Amino acid sequence: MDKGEISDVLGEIATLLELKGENPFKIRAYQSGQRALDTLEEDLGTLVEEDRLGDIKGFGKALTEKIATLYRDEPLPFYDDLVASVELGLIEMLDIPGMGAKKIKKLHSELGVDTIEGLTKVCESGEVAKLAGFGAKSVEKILSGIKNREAYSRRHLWWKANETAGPILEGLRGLPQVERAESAGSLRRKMETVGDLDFIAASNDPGPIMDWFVALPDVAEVTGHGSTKSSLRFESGMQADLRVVPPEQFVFALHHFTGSKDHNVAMRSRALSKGYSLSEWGLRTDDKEEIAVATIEDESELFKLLDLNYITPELREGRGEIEAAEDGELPKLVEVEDLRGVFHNHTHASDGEHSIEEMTQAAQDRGWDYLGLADHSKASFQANGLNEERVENQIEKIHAVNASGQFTCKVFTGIECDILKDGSLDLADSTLEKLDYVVVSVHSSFTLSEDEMTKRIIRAIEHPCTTMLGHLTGRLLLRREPYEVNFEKVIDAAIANEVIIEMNAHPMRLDMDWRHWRRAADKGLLTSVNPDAHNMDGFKYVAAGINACRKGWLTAESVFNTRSLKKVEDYLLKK
Ligand code: DGT
Ligand code: CA
Ligand code: CA
Ligand code: ZN
Repeated sequence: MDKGEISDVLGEIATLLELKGENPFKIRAYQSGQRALDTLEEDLGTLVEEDRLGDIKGFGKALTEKIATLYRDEPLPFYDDLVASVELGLIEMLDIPGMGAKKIKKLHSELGVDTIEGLTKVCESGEVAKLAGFGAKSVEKILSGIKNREAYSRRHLWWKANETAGPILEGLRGLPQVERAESAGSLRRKMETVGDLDFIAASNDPGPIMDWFVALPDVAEVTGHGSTKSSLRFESGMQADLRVVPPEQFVFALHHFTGSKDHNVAMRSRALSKGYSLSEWGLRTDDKEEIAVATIEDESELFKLLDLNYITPELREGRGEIEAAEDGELPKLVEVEDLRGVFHNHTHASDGEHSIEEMTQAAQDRGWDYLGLADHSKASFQANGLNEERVENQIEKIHAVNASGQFTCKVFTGIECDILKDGSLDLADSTLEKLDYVVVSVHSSFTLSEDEMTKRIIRAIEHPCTTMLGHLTGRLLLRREPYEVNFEKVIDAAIANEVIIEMNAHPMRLDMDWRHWRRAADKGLLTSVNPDAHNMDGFKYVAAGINACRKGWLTAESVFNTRSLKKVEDYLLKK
């Protein structure tokens, strides 16, 4: 196992011990062990090999042995037994947002709750509300958490779905019977979450293709196996549909199954207005004559026949793309290659894994001209946030790296400064003023009313040192709902104060949501595609952020970090 996986196991052990009501000291040992592992500076492999794990503060003897065992991929009976000794229903309840081990333990011991269905019942019957520590409000929260969990378990992050789909598409294209193959559906439209994967293949010999598909590794269940369509579910819970169509129908099937439904409805009415009827099978004229099937070989020809410019899948959401394509007013969307650097990234000074130098080298290797480092501030103590002294120390280190001439990539000094409950910032102005830029983010007190949260964020936006607003709603896709905030007011305040609102590019955030961007950018709002990288590999998430920007109709002009180093320096200096 690698460090991250071992850290997850330690956290899980702590949670399981808590569910069992074990000794708090024992629980805390695993929690602090996990933290020590996460912030480890030395290479874990070296420490294990040289038998020096025990020298690290936070690792007792029991923990040292377990970490070494996990690192060597040897069995750990302690862990297996622990998992087996806790009822599955209790472990499942941990997935409900807002349900921690303490609450579950209490509900189990006082009301005998051991399944999610059982939990729903005692919430609805009013028994939970009567327990000390649970009010009507927390019952409401649990019930909506259960509902969210059901909805969440049916969808998957785009990033994950794309990772699953990639090899399948490659495999399809490699089959001798397949002439062409594409993914369709929400995956192709680059939606932030994906319900199921859709594949379209062109062939006159579907049998062997379908046989190959249903025999893919890690298939848990085949729910359909026909000659035009097959469906299956992987062990991960992800489902996939494959449709095989004759080559002359491919473009029409691909367009139809790419969707969205709203886009398809608009396209069909566009076709009708031009005297055609459009379906997944093809295009026919009013007098039922099948036309064009042989001559239309890709989607751009289909759009052209309807007097439309090509509409990229990201824009096919039925939000005015047909009108824009008709008038030649589709935007030239921003691309990953347009980025010249990135701003919101963490080093091991707070909760990141790598050093300033390592992050800079990785940014430079991506061809970027600048890198902004923005570690957490002190209120985020769980992330080892920096106080004023440590910020100033970090600034000096970054200046030294820039002065060393070691890199062509320039490093900007920044911070991800917590927005405190009242909207003030977590660090002294005198420290903030020394930084090249400041990202401000909410990391606590998520449950304020919409009005209070909006005022809190606007106060932070109005701070003269603020350069960017981080993850506007704090949502974690499929995990935590956004907090309540008035977008319109925040957007207007950002524009008025010349503050950038980030597109947090982490696949689980993609915050601010793409649905708000077209209007916001029209009003003059700037974004920055911020990978929120916690290690060198994390820079790759800019691709997810760019997807979301494209869905939001954004051009390179609206994205701050497409600007040259010189222009960025001028902007930050002026600010
Ligand atoms: P998902 O899977 O929930 O993330 O979303 P999609 O968009 O991938 O939806 P899916 O897999 O149900 O169907 C793929 C596409 O097929 C969908 O975007 C549009 C098209 N489609 C499916 N059913 C219908 C329908 O009843 N009417 C129309 N107009 N299009 C449909
Ligand atoms: Ca789908
Ligand atoms: Ca589907
Ligand atoms: Zn953050």
